[in-house]
Amino acid sequence: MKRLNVLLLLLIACTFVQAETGYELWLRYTKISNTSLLQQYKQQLASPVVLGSSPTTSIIRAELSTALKGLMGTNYRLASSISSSNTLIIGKADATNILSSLATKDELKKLGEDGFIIKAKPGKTFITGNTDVAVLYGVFHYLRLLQTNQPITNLNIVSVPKLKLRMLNHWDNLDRSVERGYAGESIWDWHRLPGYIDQRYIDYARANASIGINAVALTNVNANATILTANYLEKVKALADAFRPYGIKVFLTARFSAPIELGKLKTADPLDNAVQQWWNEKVKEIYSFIPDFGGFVVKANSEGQPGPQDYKRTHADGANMMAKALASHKGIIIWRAFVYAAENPVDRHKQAYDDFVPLDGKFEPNVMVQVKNGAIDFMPREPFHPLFGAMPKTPLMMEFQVTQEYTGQATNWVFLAPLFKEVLDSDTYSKSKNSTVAKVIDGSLDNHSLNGMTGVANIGSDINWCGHPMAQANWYALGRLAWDYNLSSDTIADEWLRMTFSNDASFVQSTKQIMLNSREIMVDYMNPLGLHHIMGTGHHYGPAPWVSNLNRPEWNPVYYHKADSVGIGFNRTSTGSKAIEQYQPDARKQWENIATADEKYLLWFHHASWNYKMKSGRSLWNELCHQYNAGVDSVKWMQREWQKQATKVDAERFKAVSMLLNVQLEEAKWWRNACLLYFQTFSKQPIPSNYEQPDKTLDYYKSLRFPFAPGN
Ligand code: BDP
Repeated sequence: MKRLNVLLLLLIACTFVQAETGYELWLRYTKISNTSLLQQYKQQLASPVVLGSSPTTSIIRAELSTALKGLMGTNYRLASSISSSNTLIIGKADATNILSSLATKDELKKLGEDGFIIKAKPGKTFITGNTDVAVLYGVFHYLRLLQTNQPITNLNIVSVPKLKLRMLNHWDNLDRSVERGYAGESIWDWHRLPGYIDQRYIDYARANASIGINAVALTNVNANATILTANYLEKVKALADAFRPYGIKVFLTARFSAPIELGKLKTADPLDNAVQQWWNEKVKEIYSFIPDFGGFVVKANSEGQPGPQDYKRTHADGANMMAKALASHKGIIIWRAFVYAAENPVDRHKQAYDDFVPLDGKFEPNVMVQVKNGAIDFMPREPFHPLFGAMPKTPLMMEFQVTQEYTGQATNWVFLAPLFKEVLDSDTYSKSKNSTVAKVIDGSLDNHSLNGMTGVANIGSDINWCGHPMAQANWYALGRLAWDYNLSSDTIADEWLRMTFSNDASFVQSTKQIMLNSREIMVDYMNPLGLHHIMGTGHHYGPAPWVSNLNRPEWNPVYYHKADSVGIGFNRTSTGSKAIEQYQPDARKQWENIATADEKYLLWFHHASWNYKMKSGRSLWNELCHQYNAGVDSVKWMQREWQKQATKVDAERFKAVSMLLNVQLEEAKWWRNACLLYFQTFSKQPIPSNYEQPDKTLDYYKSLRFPFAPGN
C-alpha cells in the first residue's frame, strides 16, 4: 500500500514536471531531439566564454547556462576567462582584440547601441556588439537558432534594429485592473513594491530582451496622477532597477492635470509659468529616482482626458511644455494622436488629422507623436492612418494593439502579425511610390533620428501571461517586427511555434497555417468587407451593430455601418465625409472608385446598395452572408487542424486551445447570426438556403448582456 502511494506520488510529480503552463513562453529550452544536430551543436558549444563583468553580462551567463543545459541536456560550465580552446566567444567589441577585429570601425559604428554581430570562423564562433545589451540581444538570437534547430556553422550575421524605441504600453491601473486586459490582473503588484520584486518582473524582462523590446510604459494612458507621487516613484524605481540590465527603459503616463491634482495649482495651462515650473520640478524628482527614465506617454483631450485644449492651447503647446522639462535629462514625450471630440460633428476618421497636421513642424525635437495604426481604433481591419506620411516634420511612432480588445479578446486565436504587416507595408505615397508606413516610422523617409513602435500589451498575471495560450505569439510578433519590420509573418510564426511548442515539421507546418489564416478568418466572421466598430458597448465583447442610443454619436455602431433600406457602409469619398481626401491621390485610388475598390475596404469608404454586384458575381447582401459563413466554416477548419496535433503537444496546452476553439466557434456563429439577422432588417432579403440558418432570433441576440466582461 505504502509502495503504491509512493509510486502514485512519483507519477504525480512526473506529470507535474512535464506539465506546460505556458509560463516559460518561447524560452522553454527543451532538449533538442534531433541527435545528429545535437552532436553538431555540442561540438561548437564545447567551450563558451562570456567576457565582461556587469549586471548584464551576469544575465548573459545565467541565460546561456540555463539554455544550454536545457537544449543540450547536460550541465554547461562557462569558461571564466578567455583561452585558445574557447569555441564560442561572447563579449563587447572592446573587450578583446579578437572581437574588435571582427568588424571595421565603421561597421561597428553602424551597429549603434543595440546591433550585434555573430560570426563563425573555423572552430570558433563570436558574438559581439558595442554594448552589453547588444551582446545580450546577440546571445538571444544565437539561442533562437538553436531552439529552432537552425544550422550554426558559417554564421555571418549583422543585425541592427530598424527602430530605436521598441516598446510596450501597459494599460495597467494602480488598483491592478487592466484596461482592455484579458489575462488576469496587472503584473505590477504596486502594493508590495518596492520591497518585493516578483520573479515575474525578471522573467518579463528576459522575454522582452529576447525579442528586442527596450521600453515599457507601465501605466494606463487614461492616467492617474498618483503614479507621479514620491511614494509611487519609489516603486517605479524598483521596477526600473530590475529592468535596466535587460536594456529596458521605463516610461510613465502623465496626467495633464497633475499640477492641479498633486501641485494644488489652479490651472494646468501649459503656458502658465507656475505649471511649467511644477513639471520641471516633477521631472527633476523623477530623475532623482530613475536617472535613465524614458519620459512620458500622454493621452490628452481624448475621451474625457484633460489636455491643453482645455485652456485653448494646442497639442503642440502641451507636448512642448513637458518636452522642455524633460530635454535636459534626455527624456522624451510620446504624445498620442488618438483624439476625437464629441462636440466635433466631423467624421471621427478625420479628426486626428485635422488636429495634428497643422501642428507639423511645431513640436520640440524630443517629441514623438504616437499614431494608432488606423484612424478609427484598432479594428480587425482598417486602412492605415492618414497621418502617416502627412507630418513629415514630426517623428511619428506606430501604436499597435497587441491586447485583443477588438480582435477576439482572450477567447479567439488570432495571430496579429499579418495585421501589423499589412499596415507597415501600406504605401502612403507621401513622397513617391514605395513611401511605406514602415519608412515613415523608421524616420528614413524624412530623416528623423527618433523612431519607434509600440504595442498595447496583452500581458497579465495569468500563469501563461496572455490569457489565450496562442496570444503570446502577438507579444512575440510585436517585438520581432519592431526589430525588423521586413520579417514575414511566416517566419515569425515559424520561430514562435518551434520555440513555444515543438520543432516537429508537420506540427509546425499545419499549425503555422492556422496562425497565418487566423486574422483573415476573424475579419470574415466579425467585420467583413470593411465593416467596423460594431462591437458590444463598453466591453467591446461580441456583436452589437444595432446600438444607437449612446451619448456620443461616434460611440454607436450605427454611426459606422450606416445600414438603411438602400444599402450599407460609410461613404467617406468626395460625395460623403471626404475622409478619403486625407490620403495621397495615389493611395486613394485603391478605394475611391466603388467599381474598382479593394473589396476588403468597400464598406469603410462606400455606402453600397444591397444588390451591388461584387467581383464574385454575388450581390452585396449575398456576399455578406457568404463571408460571415466562410468565417464560421474556417473556425471549424482551425478545429480540425488543431485536433491533428493531439500527439504533438503537451496535454495541457492542447486541451486549453481545443476548449478555446470551441468557444471561438460559438462566438463566430454568434457574430454571424446576430449581424446577418440585424442587417437583414434593412436588406429584406433571405439568407441563402445553402448556409446554416440562425438558430435564435435577433431579439435574443439583442438581449444578451455581459456586465462583468473583462477589460472594461
Ligand atoms: C480605445 C479603448 C479605450 C482606450 C482608448 C485609447 O477602448 O479603453 O482608452 O482606445 O487608446 O480603443 O486611449
